[in-house]
Amino acid sequence: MNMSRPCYQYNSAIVRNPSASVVSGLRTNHNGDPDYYSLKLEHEAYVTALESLGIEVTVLPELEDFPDSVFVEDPALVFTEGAILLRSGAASRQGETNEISPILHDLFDHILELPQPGHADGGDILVTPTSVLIGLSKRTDLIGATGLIECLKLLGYNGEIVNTPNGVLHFKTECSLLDEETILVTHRMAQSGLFDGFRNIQIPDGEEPAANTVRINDSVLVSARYQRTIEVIEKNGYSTVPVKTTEIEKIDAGLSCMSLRWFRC
Ligand code: CIR
Repeated sequence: MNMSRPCYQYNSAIVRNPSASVVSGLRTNHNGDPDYYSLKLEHEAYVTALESLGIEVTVLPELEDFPDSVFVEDPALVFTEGAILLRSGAASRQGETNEISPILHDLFDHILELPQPGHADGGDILVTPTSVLIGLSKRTDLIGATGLIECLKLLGYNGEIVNTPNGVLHFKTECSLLDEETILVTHRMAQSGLFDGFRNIQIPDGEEPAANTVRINDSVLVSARYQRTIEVIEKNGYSTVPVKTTEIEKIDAGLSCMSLRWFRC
C-alpha cells in the first residue's frame, strides 16, 4: 500500500449532475420519490463543499438513461496510481461504466477493468491505510471481489474481502474512515467485529444513515440531518462540513456515493 500521504488526502474529484430521471432511482425503502429540484440543489451544495475543501471538481453532464448515474462512486474506483472500471450488480446501472470510462481515460494513465464475470460496486469498497476492504453484498459478488483484488494488486494495494451486514445496500452505507485509526460505525457494524483493529466511534441510535461520511483533508463531510452524530464527531476532535441529504437519502444514497475522489500528482 502507498503510505506516502493519508488515504483521505484528496485534491481531485469527479461528480455527475443528476438527471430528471433521478426521481426513478433504485431504492429499497418507501419514503417517496425525491424532488428533482431539491435534489439538484443538494448536489450543487455538495460540489461547493468539495470545492471549499480544496478539491478540483470535474462535473460530468447528466445522463437521462441512467437514473442512478449521479452516484459516480459505484461504476469505478480511483487512486493516485490509476482507475479501475467496475461492473454493478444492479442491471440498470451496468451501462454507467461505459459512460464514465472516457473521462477516466482522460484523467488517468493507468486504467484497469474488472475481469469478467463478476460484479462490484464502489459503494462496497472502503480504503483504509492497511487494506482495501471489499464488502460482499447484493451488488458485489465473490467473483467480482476476487477479480478486484487482482486489479488492486496491479496498482499496489491489498484487497480484503469482508461481509456487508444483511439488509444493508452497500458496505459503506454503515461505516466510514475518520482517520488512519478511526472508523465511524453503526452499532450493527461495530458488533460485526470487522473493525476491532480500529478505534470505533459509534453512531447514536436512530441516526444510522449518518454513518456514510467522507473524510477529506482536514474535514469530515457529514449529513446535515443528523445533529447528534455531528456532535459526536466534533467532540472527538474532527471539524465537520454538514451537507443536506434529505432527497438523495430517498434513493438509498449518502455522501460518498456522489463523487470519485483521489490525489492527483
Ligand atoms: C442504488 O441503489 O444504486 C442507488 N439508488 C444508490 C447508490 C448509492 N451508492 C453508494 O452508496 N455508493
